Amino acid sequence: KEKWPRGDEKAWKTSMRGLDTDIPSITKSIVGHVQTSLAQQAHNLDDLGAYQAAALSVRDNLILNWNETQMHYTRKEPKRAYYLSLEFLMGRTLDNALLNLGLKPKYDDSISQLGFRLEDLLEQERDAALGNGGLGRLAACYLDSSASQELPVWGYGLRYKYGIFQQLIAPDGSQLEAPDPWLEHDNPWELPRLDVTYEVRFYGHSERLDNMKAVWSGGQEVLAMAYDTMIPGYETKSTNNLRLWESKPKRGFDLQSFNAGDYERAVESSNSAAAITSVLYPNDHTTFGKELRLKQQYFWTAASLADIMRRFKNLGKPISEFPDYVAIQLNDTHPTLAIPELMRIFVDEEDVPWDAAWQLVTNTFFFTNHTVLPEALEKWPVPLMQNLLPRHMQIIFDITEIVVSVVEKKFPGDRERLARMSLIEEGYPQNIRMANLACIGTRKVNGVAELHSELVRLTIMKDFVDLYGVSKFSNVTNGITPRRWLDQCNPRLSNLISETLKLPKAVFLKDLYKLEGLLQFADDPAFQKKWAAVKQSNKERLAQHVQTTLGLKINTHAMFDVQIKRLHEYKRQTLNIMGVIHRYLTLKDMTPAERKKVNPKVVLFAGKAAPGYYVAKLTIRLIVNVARIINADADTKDYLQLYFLPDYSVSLAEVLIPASDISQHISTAGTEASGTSNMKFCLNGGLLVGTVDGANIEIAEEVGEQNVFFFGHLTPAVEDLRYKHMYHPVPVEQKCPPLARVLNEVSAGRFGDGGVYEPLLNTIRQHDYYLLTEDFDSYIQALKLVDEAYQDRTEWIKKSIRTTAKMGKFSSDRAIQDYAQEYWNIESTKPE
Ligand code: F58
Repeated sequence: KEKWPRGDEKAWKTSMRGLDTDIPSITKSIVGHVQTSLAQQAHNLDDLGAYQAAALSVRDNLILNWNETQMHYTRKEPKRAYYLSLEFLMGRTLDNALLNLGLKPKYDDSISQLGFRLEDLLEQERDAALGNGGLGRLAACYLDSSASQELPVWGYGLRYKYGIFQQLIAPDGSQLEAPDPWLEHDNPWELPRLDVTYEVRFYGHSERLDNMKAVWSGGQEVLAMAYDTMIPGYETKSTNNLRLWESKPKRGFDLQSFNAGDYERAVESSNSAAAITSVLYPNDHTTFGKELRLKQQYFWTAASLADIMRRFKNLGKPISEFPDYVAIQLNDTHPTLAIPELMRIFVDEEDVPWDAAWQLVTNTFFFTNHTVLPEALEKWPVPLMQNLLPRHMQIIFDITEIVVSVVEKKFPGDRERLARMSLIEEGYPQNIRMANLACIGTRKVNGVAELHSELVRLTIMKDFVDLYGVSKFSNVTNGITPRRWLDQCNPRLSNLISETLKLPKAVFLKDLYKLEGLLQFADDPAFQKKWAAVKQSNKERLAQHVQTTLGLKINTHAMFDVQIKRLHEYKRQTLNIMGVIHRYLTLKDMTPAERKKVNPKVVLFAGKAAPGYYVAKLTIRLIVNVARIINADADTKDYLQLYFLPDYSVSLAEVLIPASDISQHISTAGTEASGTSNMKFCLNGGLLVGTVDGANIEIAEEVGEQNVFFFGHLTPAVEDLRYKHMYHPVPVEQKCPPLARVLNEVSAGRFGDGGVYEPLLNTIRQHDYYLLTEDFDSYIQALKLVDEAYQDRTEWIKKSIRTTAKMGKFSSDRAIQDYAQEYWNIESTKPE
């Protein structure tokens, strides 16, 4: 038995009870926070104050579980995994925490006793939007699944002062960006850790010593301070940690050691230390090579590794056992500097010989790739790295030597291969290829859906497959957490499922394969009716939301067709809007009697464009202006409505997804690594129209092709088609007359100043890199099949039920188990 550390054990223990969670105790706790934490009273408390008090009260529960879990890990010393991600797109926390703790009904009662409505309080919370899109949201789902399965996993990221920008729509329809000051009203979900700080060095010089060692000194030191966010598991006490770093100037740093030329920068940098974690970069799938971005990456990896190292050292184990206690997943190449940084720690600080250090490093790290788009592969100019991180530049050159020697050995004299595989890309300036470094420095490389992982092996990692063999390269298909993406966003549906399967929700929310039980009810008319009623009420909930936030009236009797994701040419929102215009023109050509037979449809778009992405922003502008014309057209407005909902976010997705009948996942084949919203829509009984791309393929494998509306060319055809477009272009008029008609209508100004859209239209008329002209006809054909299928409502509902029933594979619980077992070699463990 452990000795009690201090004071009177009894005094501690009698006061150390957990919190009471009966309704009167909850009420007491909320009121207590109103009075003390907020220093407010019943008569001046508004919804925001009530939300804050409720959140603080819930947080008390989380903290106790969190303390217990962390203490348990410390005592038990399990191998731990760390998920390094520059983005965690968490969304709101209160509802999720209440559901995971199983306290929602009680808080609901207590809050109404206090004269408020829980739903209103939930709406007060600002999204934690520290991510751009899929990659960041995936990280959030993985944290939920790790905690829910009692796995010792921590997340490490940055605490940006400003998250993804707020999107506004200007009067002319174009996107405007405003900052997202999400921390304005204090964030009840984080704990500042004044005692957890590290110094992170930039610039200076590195002097080589013997034995591949070096001393890095001078330059600028910045302080990293930890903020901890509790990640509660579902129906378990296990509560993991997301540690986010904030940058601060280190007071009194040594200006003396700067050389004369560096002095000015020293002053500048001291002012700018705080700038490192000021803002999330809003670029999606492009890299810009900005120094501040590289600073963010190093600042975060250095602080995280220092923290991981300190925890490892507390175990008192020999350094050779590092990979037995630590696994680190690199979420894309953004944290790749962790590889040279860990080498630096081992070699320079821990005196580990270079070769042994390399063994340890390559046994610790794992790398996930999220895209094969060439413009998204990170490269950093050598001169920039040299200046900012001189020691890391040396290490990267030394690792390059390793590459050269192994490639030389296996493929003697193959200079071209060597040039392709080198960490350094020749040119002016030279560039460092981060994906190559991430591959060489890790034990496993994975893609995020079967097709994508295959493309990783065949394209960007081909040479490395030849070198290491194929076993280093595998697949973990993405997943989503059914807690947030079923129970939380669609309580009516999870209630219906629970009632129908006669299972407590927890059973299928923890084992999503249990949804298969729904198959036996797919043909039951009574169940179909209930299923349809849930969808209808979710459509009304969305319509209500749009009415209150935008003042627009949506026709809830129409089919809801949704495309929500970052705006990008490869995702082809342009194809969708061209399809909408085509539908509009077709409707206009019809007689009133003919129109009456048409399936009424509401098309909804939402998504942000990177602020510097001109063509993507033009697409938004076109959508908004087409919507204005269509929605005002008395001939067609009963049959076709179009909306662009501004400022897409996780919480908006939670309202949109359950309301969708059909959603669009229409990337050019081979470009969307996985997609995860496709899984969310299907889980909520929405059907897909999509290309044979990413996880669409595996979804169709599960639900059956007859339940997915596929169209378009397949991946193997894409390269040839692009080649043809480049060297033997055919005018759109010839290639695809219906699309040409649409383009001409836009050009001619039918939706406002046509000239504005020329650069966008020209992307289609000229190279058509994303092959809209190739896929337009089959796209329109697929939408026609969608309309026909929707007319037979009973069949449609059956498809919808079968789709939900087959979503078991896409739980992030399955995905995280894949990582835990196949890669990290960690096990579940929980406090008693
Ligand atoms: C996305 N990538 C993929 N990147 O596009 C999507 O298919 C996949 O489902 C998802 O990852 C999860 O695996 C993505 O979201 C980014 O947002 C990066 C942000 C930083 C700059 C580069 C793009």
